[in-house]
Amino acid sequence: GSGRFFVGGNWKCNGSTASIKQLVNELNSASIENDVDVVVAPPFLYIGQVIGSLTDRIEVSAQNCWVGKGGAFTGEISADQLVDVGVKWVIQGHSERRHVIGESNATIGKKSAYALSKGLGVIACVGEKLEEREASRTTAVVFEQLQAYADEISDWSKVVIAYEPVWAIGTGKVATPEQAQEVHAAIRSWLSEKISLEVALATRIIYGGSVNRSNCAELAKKEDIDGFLVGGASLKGPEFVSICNAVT
Ligand code: G2H
Repeated sequence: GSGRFFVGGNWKCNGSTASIKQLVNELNSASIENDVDVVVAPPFLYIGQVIGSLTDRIEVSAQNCWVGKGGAFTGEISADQLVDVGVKWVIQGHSERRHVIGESNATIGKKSAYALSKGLGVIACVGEKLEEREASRTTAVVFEQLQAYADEISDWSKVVIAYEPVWAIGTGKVATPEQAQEVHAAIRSWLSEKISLEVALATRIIYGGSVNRSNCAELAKKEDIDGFLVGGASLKGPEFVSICNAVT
């Protein structure tokens, strides 16, 4: 793998003041291995609460942001505002934003580039749907999504790529370590060919899709799996910490 292990907790649209207080307490009292970067992504509304109460050991991410500078964009949050309140990362291109909310590859590329230009790290998600996998289009779809990021991004140093096969998200149906490794290796080759060998070697490629405390160790052993993006299991403090500590 590449660089330090990276584990993100994507809380999605879950939680309340009380449940987030409890989760933060659990994370604050946990012991996390040294050689892992840990990030959590609360819903926008609770970011202030989390930044004000969470240990500095864990960085905070947003789950999305507006495509450019703020202004008359009702309901949006800009990258500039995220930076202002101490957010360090933003997730882009999550499948729920692509397939439920309808964001395009092009918009996702632009949003990522703007966020990077403001100093945020970007967790850039890619992944195929079940029908695309069944039609043997997995790498074609993933490469198209990567190309849309590459069209807008020139500095990859603060990008983490998250491979999240859509059929494995929130379904309990995790990709096998071999299935995940195959796509992660293909992503690394793509980076080497289209961007540079240096970027291919330095970029963390993390896996997401029904990761939990019982399947993380086997996945983490794979050569090109550099960490995880965890949804459901990141809402339980002790389980999320076990996943963070699955570093190999
Ligand atoms: C994939 C993942 C986190 P879950 O979306 O981004 O969620 O672990 O619930 O499948």
